[in-house]
This record gives sequence, structure tokens and C-alpha cells, in this order.
Amino acid sequence: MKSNTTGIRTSGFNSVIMFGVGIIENGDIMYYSNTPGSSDVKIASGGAYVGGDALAEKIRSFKSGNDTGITRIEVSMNAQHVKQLMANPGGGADTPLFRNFKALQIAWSLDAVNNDDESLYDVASTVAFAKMLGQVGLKYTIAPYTNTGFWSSVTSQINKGLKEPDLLLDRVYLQCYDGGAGNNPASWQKSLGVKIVPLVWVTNDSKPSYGTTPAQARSKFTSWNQQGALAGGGYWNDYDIEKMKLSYAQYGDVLKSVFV
Ligand SMILES: *[C@@H]1O[C@H](CO)[C@@H](O)[C@H](O)[C@H]1NC(C)=O
Ligand SMILES: *[C@@H]1O[C@H](CO)[C@@H](O)[C@H](O)[C@H]1NC(C)=O
Ligand SMILES: CC(=O)N[C@H]1CO[C@H](CO)[C@@H](O)[C@@H]1O
Repeated sequence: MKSNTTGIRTSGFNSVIMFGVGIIENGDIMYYSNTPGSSDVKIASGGAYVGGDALAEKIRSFKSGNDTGITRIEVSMNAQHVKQLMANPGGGADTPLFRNFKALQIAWSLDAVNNDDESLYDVASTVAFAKMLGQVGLKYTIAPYTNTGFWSSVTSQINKGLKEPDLLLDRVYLQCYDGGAGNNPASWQKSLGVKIVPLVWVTNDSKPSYGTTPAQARSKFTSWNQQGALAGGGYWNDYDIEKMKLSYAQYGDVLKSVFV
């Protein structure tokens, strides 16, 4: 609720990813607190959106109005309970999980769900879950930092028989900071067979050594894009942009000029 929506809408970004949600045992969806002063909120339960109008309006506002560049909203989620719920009751249209994602899609004007699995790595349930979300009417994206083998396997299985522009797993955001600091987008592109959107971490006081100024971001994106044409670039995360009093416009301009 604190982010400067106007700054984000008008600085050249075309996609936003809400961090982060998770599923609990019964298929309800939580929006977890990641910043001081906020708390966890249940956002979908019993097939209904329960996260409150103010939050829904703020998120929908990203894509509305004539001053916004944003055409796509995603939620990033962890992998908790995906395996259990895909085993029982499965991914059918009458399950609580399916109906909860449908309600969230409508309430937040959601386009995609981003899988930020960093611990479980179960291929079969990941593929089943992605296909369920496809039936809901959502795209599925990933945000790997390691484990190329797992991600290449789920990418090929989820997209089996599908072609551009109908890919279900249609974007790969590659973490190129922290645990993924050594990642090379061109080699991931080769392994996964799809174009990559590398992410860098903006200037921050959490892990300063991974901080990237707009000038540093420009040089990284330019060099990676020369090694193998990318699908775009992006940043982790807007909380740090505001906390460190950085400029959305400067970070957005980098993307607009490198990825024309
Ligand atoms: C939010 O961003 C807009 C556009 O960049 C800027 O004009 C405005 O001052 C910002 N608001 C706050 C509270 O920082
Ligand atoms: C954009 O929307 C605002 C508010 O609805 C309106 O006042 C303005 O004329 C619109 N601008 C353009 C270029 O359509
Ligand atoms: C407060 C703080 O330590 N910020 C750091 C965040 O990361 C940048 C690197 O881009 C450092 O220069 C800052 O000192």
C-alpha cells in the first residue's frame, strides 16, 4: 500500500510483479508481509477475493488510465503446498485453489503467476500447477537463480506442443544477484530454449554488494543483450527504490533505451 504507484506507472516499466504470495494447506492464498510495518493478509478463500478493496484498487490502478505503461501484472509465489494440493484434490475447476486463483485474477486484474520456487523443485506438481493456472486463464512465469536442470525440464513440459504467442510459460525472469550473481543470461537462454529477462538488484542497504545503480544496470543489460538478444530486463525491487530515495525514472529509462 506504500509504493508510489504513479512513479511505477509512468517510468517506462511495462510489467509489475507483486511479491509475494503463498498457498496454505486448504488452498487459501496469502499475501505475505516483506517490509517493516506491514502484515500478512489473506487474499483469497472459499473461491472469493478477501484482500480488501483498497489493495485491489491500488493493484488494478497499475494498468488503468492513459498515463500508464504497464500492461501486465503478475504475482510471485513460493512453492509451499503446491505438491500436496496437486496430489489431492488436484487442479480441477471446482477445487478451492482453482477458484481462489480465479477470484484473485479478477480482483487484481492479474495476467500471470510467477513461480519463485527456491527450495522444493518438484517437476510433476509444478507442471500440473502451471497447467491449472493456464485453465484459469493466466500465464505462468519463473524466476530461477539456480538449478538449470529443473527449470529446463519444467519449461519444456509446460510448453510442450505450444508455440509463440501461445506459450503457457511465456517469461523467464533470471535472478542475476545474490545467489544468482554469477548467472549468464545467454547460457540460460541456451539451456531453457526461451528468451530471458535478467533481473538486477537496485542500490540497497540489505545486501549492498549486490546493489546496482542505473549506470551499472545500463552497462550490464547492454553487455548481456550483446551476448544473446534478451526479452528485456528488470529490477528487484521497488521497496529499495523508495527506501534509498532512488529514481524510478532513471531505472526505467535504462530499460527503454537498452531494449527498444
Ligand atoms: C511519486 O512519483 C511521481 C512520479 O515520479 C512523483 O512526481 C511524486 O513526487 C512521487 N510521490 C512521492 C510521494 O514520492
Ligand atoms: C488522460 O486522462 C485524464 C484523466 O481522465 C484526462 O484529463 C486527460 O485529458 C487524458 N489525456 C489524454 C491525452 O487523453
Ligand atoms: C546504505 C547502503 O549501504 N547502500 C548501498 C546499496 O548498494 C550500493 C551499491 O550499488 C552501495 O553503493 C550503497 O552504499
